[in-house]
Amino acid sequence: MRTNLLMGKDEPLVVDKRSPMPMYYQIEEDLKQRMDTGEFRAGEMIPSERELSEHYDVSRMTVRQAMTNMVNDGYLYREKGKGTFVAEQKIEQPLQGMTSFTEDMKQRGMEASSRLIAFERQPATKEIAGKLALGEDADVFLVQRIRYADKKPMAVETTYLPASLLPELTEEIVQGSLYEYVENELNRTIEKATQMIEATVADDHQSKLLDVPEHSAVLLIERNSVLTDGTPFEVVKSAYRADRYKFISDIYR
Ligand code: 16G
Repeated sequence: MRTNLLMGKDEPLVVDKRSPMPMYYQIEEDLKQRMDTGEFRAGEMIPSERELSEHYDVSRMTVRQAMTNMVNDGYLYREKGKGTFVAEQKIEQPLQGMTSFTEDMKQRGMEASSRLIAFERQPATKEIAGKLALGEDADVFLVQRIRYADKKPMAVETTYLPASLLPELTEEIVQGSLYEYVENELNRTIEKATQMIEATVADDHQSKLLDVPEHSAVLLIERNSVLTDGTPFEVVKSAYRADRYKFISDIYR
């Protein structure tokens, strides 16, 4: 059990009871700061509710509220009968460059891998045909993959690709990098994409694939990508674990 949270008598009180900020919020901020400075590291157990309530001089209910919020936000995780632990830092994904999952992981020194859940050639639905600018009756490949970083599930990606553009696509190809195949085997140039991000919760299927409890927070990302000649080449709907990922963008004024 850690004891360094319990500070000396002359340390200033962390929770200001007269502040308009709720006390649970102040506790969350204090604990997050301790994680940032490395005082609490990933995998370490944090002190018990009783110790924390004594330390912050608040009720156990207030501590519990802070803990629950931090578990829901992915900063902490609970293990039944053991305690509450510090979670891994989230992956920070820049929103500027149009990189592939394989490239993203490589840049971080992590190992990318995939598990193929579905690989089918089928007629495009109206929605997908519209997004891929395909005519009626056109076929698409539906590819569903779990994407792993260092063997941990990060996202479930459901990709729709025009069969006419990638007629020789195989299961083997999509076990690796799709972008590498498009660029190096098909010799096409990927230009840009429109990307949308929405918050939601994992449904039954997603939660099993992502190895999270049902209704955990996930970020739904849809990417519609085109080649330099303007041809749409993929529609990807991905569910990213919100406890493992955060998206960062630089903005200018
Ligand atoms: C990223 C893209 C996805 C693309 C995939 C290709 C997002 C939200 N998604 O995961 O649209 O299909 O990379 O990765 O960024 P690959 O080349 O490793 O198969």
